[in-house]
Amino acid sequence: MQHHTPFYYHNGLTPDQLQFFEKNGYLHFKSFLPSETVHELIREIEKVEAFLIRNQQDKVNGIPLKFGINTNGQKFIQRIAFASRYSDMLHHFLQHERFQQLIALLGHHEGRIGEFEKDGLVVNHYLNTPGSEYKQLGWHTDSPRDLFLGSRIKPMLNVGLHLDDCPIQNGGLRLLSGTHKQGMLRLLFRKKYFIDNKPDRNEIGFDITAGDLTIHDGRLWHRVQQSPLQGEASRRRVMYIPIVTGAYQPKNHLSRTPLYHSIGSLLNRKSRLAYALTNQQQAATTNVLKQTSK
Ligand SMILES: O=C(O)CCC(=O)C(=O)O
Ligand SMILES: [Fe+2]
Repeated sequence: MQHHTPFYYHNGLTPDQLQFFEKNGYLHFKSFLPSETVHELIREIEKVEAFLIRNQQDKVNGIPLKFGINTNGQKFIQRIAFASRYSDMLHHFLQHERFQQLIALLGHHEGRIGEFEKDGLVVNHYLNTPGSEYKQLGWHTDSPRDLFLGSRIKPMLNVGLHLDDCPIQNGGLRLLSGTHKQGMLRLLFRKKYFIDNKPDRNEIGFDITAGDLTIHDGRLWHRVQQSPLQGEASRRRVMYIPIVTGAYQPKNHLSRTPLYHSIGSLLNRKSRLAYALTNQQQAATTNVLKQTSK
C-alpha cells in the first residue's frame, strides 16, 4: 500500500494543496480539529443518537438509520444522516469559516456546504462485534447517486472529520488516487459497486489520528477496510460533510427514500444485492447515454 505526506491547515488552502487535490482528488490534513472539539463532537453525537433511539426513529429525511449492537450489548446507530437537524451545536459547527474555505477546492464551480442536501452531515460508526452491522464498506464512488436520482453527475466533495485514531494497519479509508479524472464508464464499472472489498495494489491508506480531516472528490474510488481488531479497539467514527454544487435541493421529513437505500435495506443477501446493483448500474448507464446524446 502506498503512503503519502499529509498536510497541515493554516487558515486557508495553499497553492500546493490546491494543486495536489486537483491532481490526486484527495487531501489529508493532520490535526484539523483540537482534541477538545473532537470530544465535544462525540458527546453531541451520542446525545443525537440517544434522542433518535428514544423516539424510535428509523430514518432522517427519508434516509434510513443503520443500527447495530454495541460492545455493552446496547443498540446503537452506525450511520446517521442529517445529524445536524437534531443539534444546535452540530449546526453551528458546520457554519465555521474553515469549512467555507474548503469550497475553493471546487475551482470555478460555485459550491456550498450541503447541510440539508444529499445525506447532510453523516456520522459513520464502524465496529467489530458480533452484533455490528457496519464493519467495512466496499469499493464505490459517491457520484452515481446523482444518476439514480435522475440528474447528471455534478461535482461534489466529501469532507471527512475523523473522531478516532486509526493507523493504517487498523483499516479505515482506502482510495485510488487520480480516479476522479476517469471517464464515465470507468466511474461506473472500474469495480463492482459495494460488493468488491478486495485491496487494490494501488490503493492509498492513511495514518489517522482523531481530529484529522480528509477530503475526496465525489468521483474518486474509495472503500473502508475492516479493522483486524475486535471490540473497542476497532471503533472508528467519522463525520462526513458534503460540499455540493448546482441547484439547491434540500430534503425534509417528507422526503422519500432513494432507491439505492431501499434496495440496501430490503435485500441483504449478497447475491441478490449484487443482482440489484447490476440492474442499477444498467439503469444508470442508460441514463448517462440518454443524457450524453441530448
Ligand atoms: O467511513 C469512511 O471513511 C468512508 C465512508 C464512505 O465512503 C461513505 O459513506 O460513502
Ligand atoms: Fe463514500
